[in-house]
Amino acid sequence: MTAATTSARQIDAVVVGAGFAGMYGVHRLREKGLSVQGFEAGHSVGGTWYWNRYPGARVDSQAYIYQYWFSDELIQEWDWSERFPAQPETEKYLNHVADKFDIRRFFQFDTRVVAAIWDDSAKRWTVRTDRDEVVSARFLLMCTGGLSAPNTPPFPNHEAFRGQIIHTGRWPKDGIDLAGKKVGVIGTGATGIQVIQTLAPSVGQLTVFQRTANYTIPMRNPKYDDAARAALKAGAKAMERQVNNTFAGFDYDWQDVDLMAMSPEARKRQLDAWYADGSLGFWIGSIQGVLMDESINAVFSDFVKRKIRARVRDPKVAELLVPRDHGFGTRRVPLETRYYEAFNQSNVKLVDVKATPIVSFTEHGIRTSDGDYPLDVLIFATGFDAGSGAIARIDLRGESGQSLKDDWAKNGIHTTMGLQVRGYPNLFMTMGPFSPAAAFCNVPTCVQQQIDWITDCAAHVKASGRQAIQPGAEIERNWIAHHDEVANMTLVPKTNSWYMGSNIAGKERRLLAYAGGAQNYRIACDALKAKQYEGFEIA
Ligand code: N01
Repeated sequence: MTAATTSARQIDAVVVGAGFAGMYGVHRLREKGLSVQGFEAGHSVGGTWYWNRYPGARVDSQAYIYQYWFSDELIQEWDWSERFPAQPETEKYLNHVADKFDIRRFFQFDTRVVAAIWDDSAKRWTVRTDRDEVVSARFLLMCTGGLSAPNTPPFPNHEAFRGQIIHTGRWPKDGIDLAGKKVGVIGTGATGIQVIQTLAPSVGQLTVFQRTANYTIPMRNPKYDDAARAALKAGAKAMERQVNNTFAGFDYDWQDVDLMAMSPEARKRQLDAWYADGSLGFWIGSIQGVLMDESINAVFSDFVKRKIRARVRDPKVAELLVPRDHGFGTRRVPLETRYYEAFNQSNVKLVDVKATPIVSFTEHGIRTSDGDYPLDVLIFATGFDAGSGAIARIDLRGESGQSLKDDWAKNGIHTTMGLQVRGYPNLFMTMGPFSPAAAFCNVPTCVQQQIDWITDCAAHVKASGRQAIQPGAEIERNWIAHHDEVANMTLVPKTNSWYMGSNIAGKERRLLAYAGGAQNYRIACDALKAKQYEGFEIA
C-alpha cells in the first residue's frame, strides 16, 4: 500500500461527472450502501446539459424517453413542455432530480479529477483532483460523457484573431450578446445546425464555414398539453420496457418492411410517412437495411437530397448543402428547424471550406483560399473527441503503472463491452468505446442500463468479500472481435465522422459504438451478471 493510499480518505467509490450517468451512479451506489464521492468539473449538475448551453441547444430524443425511470413519483410529478425540449428544460430537470434525491451533496463541484492510480497491493484507486485533494476509492466510475472533451482544431495564426472565440460545448452561463454582430460558425454537425438556424434571424451577418454537408430530418416539436402529458405518464412503465428492447434505446425500432419490393409510389408514401414523424424515426425507426445495404441506403439518401434542394432558393447553395461523400445515416443525422431557410436570408453566407480551405485566422476574421471574412465572434461547433476522449484526458494508471491513454494509443482502444478495460481493475465507464451508448443509443436508456450493471457488479464484489474485478483476456478479445465484426457489417466505416474517431488527428480509425443493438447488448450484460461475471477475474 502506498503512502498516498494510506493517508487519503477511504471510500467505496468515486464517481467522475454529474451528468445523467454520474447522478444516477451516485444514487444507485448509495442505495446499495456504498460510500461515494462525486467530482464534477462544472459548477453544478447536468453534464452535457450544463456545458452545452449554446443558442438553440435542444435534445433530439423525445422528452418522454429522455428521462430517468427509477422513480415513478418523479415521472408523475415532472411536466415536459414539448416533445423535444430545449437545453434549459433538461438542465432544470436534472437539477430537480439532484435536489429531490439528495444527490447534490455527494458531489464536489468546480473540481476536475486529473489522475487516478491503481494501487495493486491495496486494490484501490488513488484519485487526485486539480485542487490537490486525494481520495482512495475501491471503485472508480468514469461518467465523463461520450461527447464532453471539446475538439478545438488548431488553425494557422489562431491567436491573431482579436474577436471572441468560443466552443459550443463551453458556452458561458451568462450568454453572449450576438445581436447585430458579424458571427462565424465552423462546423455543420448536429450542434452547428442548431446554432446556425437559431442565430440566423438575429445576428448582423452569419458566415458558415462548412466542410461536410449532412443529411437532416425536420424536427416536429409539438407542445404538450395536460392530456398529452397524462397519457405519457400513464404509459411510462410500458415505455420503459419498450426502450429497453429496441436497437437504439428509442421507442421506435427497425420495421419489417420490404421497401425495395414496393412500387415507386408506395415506396415514396412509406418514406414520406417515416419522414413526417419529424424524429430520428426516419433513420433508426425505419429499416435496418438503411445502415447495411448500399442500394437501400441510396434510396434514403436520394429522398433526403430532394427535400434539401426543394428548400434552398439558390441552386448553387442548395448543391453545397446536399451531402456528396457519404450515405444517409452513416454519420449522425441531426434534426433541424428552418435550417435550410436560413441560407435563403441575405445576411447568411455559406463558405465551402473543402473547396476553399481556411488558410489562417487574421486579426479581423478568417482567411480562406478564396478571400477574407470579417468576424466579431467565431463559434467553434467542431465537436468532440468522442468516446475515449474524456477518459484519456485523465492520467489513469493501471496494474503495472501503465497509462490508459498510452495503452490505447499504442495497442488500440480496448474495452470489454465499454464497461471495463483489462489491466485497470475496478475501473468502470459509461458511454465507453464499444458499447451502444458511445453513439447508437438514446443516452438515458443506455447509461441507466450501464449504471445498473456497474453498481450491481461493484456491490457483488464488495458483498462477496473480494476486492477487485477486471475482464479476463479472452472475454475482452472476444468482445472486440465481435464488435469489429458487427461494425464491418454496416456502412458506417465507409465514411469519416466522430463515430469512427476520424474527426481527431492521430486517433485510431475504428467504429466507437457497438452496432449490434442496445437490446442485444443489454441481454449480454444481464447474462454476465447472471453467470456471476464469468470470464472476469475477481480477486
Ligand atoms: O460535432 P460533429 P457536433 N475545419 O463532430 C467540423 C451530439 N449532439 O458537436 O464533418 C472545418 O458532429 C466538422 O466537419 P467534418 C450528437 O450525437 C446532440 O455537431 O469533419 N470544419 C463538422 O461539420 C452529435 O453527433 C444534439 O468535415 C471542421 C463539425 O465541425 C454530437 O453531439 C445536439 C474542422 C463537427 O461536427 C457531435 O455533434 C448537438 C476543421 N478543422 C450535438 N474540424 C442533440 O440534439 C471539425 N469541423 C441532443
